[in-house]
Amino acid sequence: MSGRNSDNSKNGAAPGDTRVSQESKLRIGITCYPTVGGSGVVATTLGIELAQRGHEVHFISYERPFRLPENSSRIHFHQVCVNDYGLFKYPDYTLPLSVAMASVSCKHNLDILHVHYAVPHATAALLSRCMLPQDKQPRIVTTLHGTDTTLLGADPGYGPAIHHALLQSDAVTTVSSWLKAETKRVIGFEGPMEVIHNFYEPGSPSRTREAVRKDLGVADGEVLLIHSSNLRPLKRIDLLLESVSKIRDRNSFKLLILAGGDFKQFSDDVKRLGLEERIIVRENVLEIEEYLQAADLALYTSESESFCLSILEAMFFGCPSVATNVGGIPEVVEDGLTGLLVPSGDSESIARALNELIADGDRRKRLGESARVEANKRFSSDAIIHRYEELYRRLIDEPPKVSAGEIAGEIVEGCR
Ligand code: GMT
Repeated sequence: MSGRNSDNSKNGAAPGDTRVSQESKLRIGITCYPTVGGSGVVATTLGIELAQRGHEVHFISYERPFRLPENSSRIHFHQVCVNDYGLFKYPDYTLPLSVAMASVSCKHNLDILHVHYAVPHATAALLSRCMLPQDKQPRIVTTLHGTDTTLLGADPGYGPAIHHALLQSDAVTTVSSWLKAETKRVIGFEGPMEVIHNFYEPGSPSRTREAVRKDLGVADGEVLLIHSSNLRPLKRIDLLLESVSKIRDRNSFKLLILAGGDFKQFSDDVKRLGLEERIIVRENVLEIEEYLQAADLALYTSESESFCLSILEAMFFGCPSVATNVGGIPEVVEDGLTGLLVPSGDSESIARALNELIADGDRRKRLGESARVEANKRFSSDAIIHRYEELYRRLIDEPPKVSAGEIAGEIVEGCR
């Protein structure tokens, strides 16, 4: 395991070194949302892993992605400057992003521009391609992550633009088979889509499990449940709290919520359900590994989820989950082997599954061990990154999908 905090574990010429040679090195631009959220985490980890394999990676976004280490070799960050002109009611990001993409592509000879989350990144990438002369145009890869299809794809104000961006991308990938099917159904996109599941590369916790549990106030014998998300409505935190309130023995557990949003909105629910003594909240945590290693069981009650990266993160630390049987979750959790899947929206079934696994520590540990094995086998960076590398190389060997006119070269300063 290379660990995302170390940049050099694959840099030596030791046996098993996976670094590419200078000639086969690719220059890859990555655009993602830089804030807390699965799509940004996946994109950032992908960039770090590609750099560790010897590729040159350029992140282009309005902020430095929060998990992107400073001073990593072969990783560069280009900030997009967004102006707030008084003449616009709403500031525009798409156009300055497209110009930044074009100028970084041109200056650094990008082979690939890989955008994560279609809106507005894929459209900005197409626009940037039109600004470049043919021999400077990178291949565009669009990775769909979830609500870019399920929410925005169904919105008549966005759907046609997303459809257009997918048609014009050189390749489209989705993070689950379920999302691929949804993209066909919701957007009507019939072009090729490659399913490349999400992956995770755990860092090493800096404190012991015991120290973290002590710090959180988890007593001996208490089972520590964990939930980590941005708390948006589709995560169904109301259902999560209601389910937890139905756990038979109130003193048997604590629930740790790693909140990527403001948890205060649920204070009344917590009080009404009498959960004040049971819930621990930590907001905007960066060192999630510390908490994942301390947890015994993960809990996810989402009504829709294309993959649910947080479940995978927990699996790497031998933590099984109770999760709703929705979207791409069954591609991550195998019911009865690495966790328990429960019907969506059903707090009685969720509480029953929690009661079972709280009471039966041996079964919980067995599920957790299988979760760790499956995560390493199917969703490690070694299992997934080569799929992206192969896709990039295939695209470079193929003719570009769409080429802009010859006059385009005049548009970006210094590009001819
Ligand atoms: O699509 C979103 O709502 C945002 C996105 C994010 O940035 O967190 O979440 C999606 O992408 C993640 C990474 O691929 C997946 O793990 C999440 O399941 C997915 N969210 C939804 O489908 C709701």
